[in-house]
Amino acid sequence: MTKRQSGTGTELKERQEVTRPPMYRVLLLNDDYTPMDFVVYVLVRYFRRSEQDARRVMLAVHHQGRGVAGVYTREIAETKVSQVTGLAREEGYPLELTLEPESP
Ligand code: TYC
Repeated sequence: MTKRQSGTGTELKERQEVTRPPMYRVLLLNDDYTPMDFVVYVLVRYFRRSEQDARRVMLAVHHQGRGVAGVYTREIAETKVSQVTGLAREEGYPLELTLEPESP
């Protein structure tokens, strides 16, 4: 919306309304005990990945030590970490996730 548009009730608004919130990567960390199928399940259920993409991300984490599960605003990212960590602990798995700011 620009200052020039009239009759919309927004004449006094300026361009700061298009700023975007800081984004955070949710990182999955590898470990030796969490089953591959559980990690795939988490990626599908909590990070809305397709089965095929979930499998690819899981294998990347398995081989490279860490990988991006998804990118969200801070509060949503923290909620995902907390929900998935909780589920993993309930199942007795040591799966760990961390947050990383997208732009430092
Ligand atoms: N390394 C685990 C295994 O061999 C699988 C795994 C993948 C665990 C990704 C955690 O974030 C992870 N069962």
